[in-house]
Amino acid sequence: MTLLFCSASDSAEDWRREIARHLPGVEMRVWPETGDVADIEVAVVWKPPAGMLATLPNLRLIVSLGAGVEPILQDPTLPDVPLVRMVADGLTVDMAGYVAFQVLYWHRLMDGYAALQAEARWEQRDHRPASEVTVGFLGLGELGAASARTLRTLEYRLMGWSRSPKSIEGVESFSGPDGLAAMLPQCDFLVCLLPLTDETRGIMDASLFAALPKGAVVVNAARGGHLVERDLLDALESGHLRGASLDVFATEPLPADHPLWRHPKVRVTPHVAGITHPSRCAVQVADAVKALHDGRPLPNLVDRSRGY
Ligand code: NDP
Ligand code: OXD
Repeated sequence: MTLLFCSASDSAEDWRREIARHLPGVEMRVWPETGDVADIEVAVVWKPPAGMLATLPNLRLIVSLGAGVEPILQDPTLPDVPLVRMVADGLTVDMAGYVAFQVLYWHRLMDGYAALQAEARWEQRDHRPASEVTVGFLGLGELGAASARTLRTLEYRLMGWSRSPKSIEGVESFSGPDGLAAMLPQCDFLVCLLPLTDETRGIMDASLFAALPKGAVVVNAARGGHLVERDLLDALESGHLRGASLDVFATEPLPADHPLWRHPKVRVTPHVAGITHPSRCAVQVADAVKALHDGRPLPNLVDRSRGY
């Protein structure tokens, strides 16, 4: 079997090593060096160029290196073959760590302590116990649920909004528009871990921010398209929101002159909240390829009609 690897932001050599370990006998080619395209049955991709997958006449499976698949689904020429997405412990644990770190940073007043340290000032400030702080999640799937479970070990009050109701110990579940309206006013933190779809695009806008309590903090680790950046800046500047931690942006890389870079209430990271480490995630690619080969159901199949 021949596999085509296509990603501008992952190390093809690291993936080649891991693919060889988990899928001995499978030949890995790296785009654009495709060789005879008729050989290629599996494409392993992150942000493939539009039209590229349609050039592979015998393609049987697309494996997304990302958990979010909207960069693939937006290609109008996308071949009608199964698409599986990345769900892997290594990625999930990375994301849960990012979310916990950002919540702790703001809750434990690290922004203020950084400023005090710069002035060599010893000044103790009060923070509320975690059990009195509510963290709400937009999206309670693989990453939202795991992040909530991680915060639960620190005793935060937890809530989550998803399309279908969930039963996760210690997490109050909300769904539908009424559920969102009921959850938002209770959230000291709002963490977005939704997929980017027609239904979720622009969900974090002025009306959503207005529904949060004054002093709330927003964490966006999903996609830049979920956030209306101008509305966030207005909500920060008016003092309604206390801060924001942003890992993803409408335009990536975030342009050097973008106001979010230098905003004193914004923490910026360059789309690194959850990384698909080859040493931890190649096994998931191998599982999908083996399932295809054996004619077994494919794990983590994307429902194209839902968009995730
Ligand atoms: P999942 O598909 O497992 O979870 C998505 C969650 O969102 C589900 O709970 C789903 O509800 C909910 N949801 C989807 N649409 C709606 C809607 N219209 N209304 C309410 N809830 C909705 O995805 P993951 O947790 O694996 O990943 C989430 C996203 O995180 C990815 O799509 C990607 O964009 C982003 N991501 C970012 C990374 C980074 O480094 N910044 C790394 C990895 C992922 P239900 O369960 O009912 O279907
Ligand atoms: C992903 C991502 O979707 O890295 O996995 O953003």
